[in-house]
Parts: sequence; C-alpha cells; structure tokens
Amino acid sequence: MLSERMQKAINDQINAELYSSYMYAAMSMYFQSVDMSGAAGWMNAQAKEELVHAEKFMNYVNERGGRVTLQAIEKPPSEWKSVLDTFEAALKHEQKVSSMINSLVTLARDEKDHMTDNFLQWYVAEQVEEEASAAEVVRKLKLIGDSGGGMFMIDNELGRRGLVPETSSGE
Ligand code: OFO
Repeated sequence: MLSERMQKAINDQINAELYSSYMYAAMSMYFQSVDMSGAAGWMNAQAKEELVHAEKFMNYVNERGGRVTLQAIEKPPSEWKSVLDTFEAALKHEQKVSSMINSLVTLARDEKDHMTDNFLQWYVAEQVEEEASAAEVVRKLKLIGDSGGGMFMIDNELGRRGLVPETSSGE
C-alpha cells in the first residue's frame, strides 16, 4: 500500500507528465505554424511518449491499491522565439522533470518503500535519455546558427523520429 504522502507525490507527477505532453503538443503546433514539419513530428512523438509516462504511473498507483486523482493541467506557452529557443525550453523542462523524479526516489527511500523505489528506476533511466535527446538537438541547432540549409537538413532529420514506430520498451 502506498503512503498518503507517496500517493500525493505520484499524483502530482502524473500531472507533471500530462503537462509535459500538453507542452510538447503546443511546441508541435508552433512548429507547424512556422513550416518546420519535421520538428513538429518530433514534438508530436514526444507528446505521445509523455502520455505513456503518465499512464505507467497511473497503472502503478492502481496496482498498489491507491487512488489516482487527476488535476487541472496548466496552460502551456503557445509561442517561442525560434527553433533553438523551443528546444532550449524543452531541455530546461526535462531537467526540471529529472529533479522531480529524483525527489520521488528520495521520498521512496526515506519511507523505505522499495517497490516504489524500484518502479521509479525506469524513470531515472528515461530521464537520462530525455535530457540527452533535447541537448543533442540544442547542440546541433547552435552549430547551424542562421544557416537556412542547415535548418532544412535538421528539420528533415527531426522528422525521421515521427516515422519510427514506438515500441512498448522504447518510450
Ligand atoms: Fe516524462 O519525461 Fe519528459 O517530461
């Protein structure tokens, strides 16, 4: 059985994952509006992954006999200054989510809740990937600078992500 405190913390994390999905959907729509269809596809794939993250938490709470309570999702921004600005915001967001996951692990350890600690390790590993993939795009965008040709190429590259079917283990 989850403690009240852990249940509340996971419910808050479910809200954060749903916000992530909403924010990436907003980024996808922004990229559509500036004709970056590849980047829009990348963000759309990311938005879907975040729903999987939220759902995994929901299933876990239910498996442990807890109660999921959904909360209001904050309104995400709808405009960014540039493609780089958008990916920098995504990276900053993922760093924040990583620190939230770390806090959950700390709580699980404080409570000697080994089941939750073990469950959370999937998210710990996932956050390494989440930060690395956003950071890689940020680095490439900085290299490209104002080059129109470079932007065209990176948009094509980002678009390939949306074409790769998601696997159950590849969230
Ligand atoms: Fe759920 O990993 Fe991003 O936010």
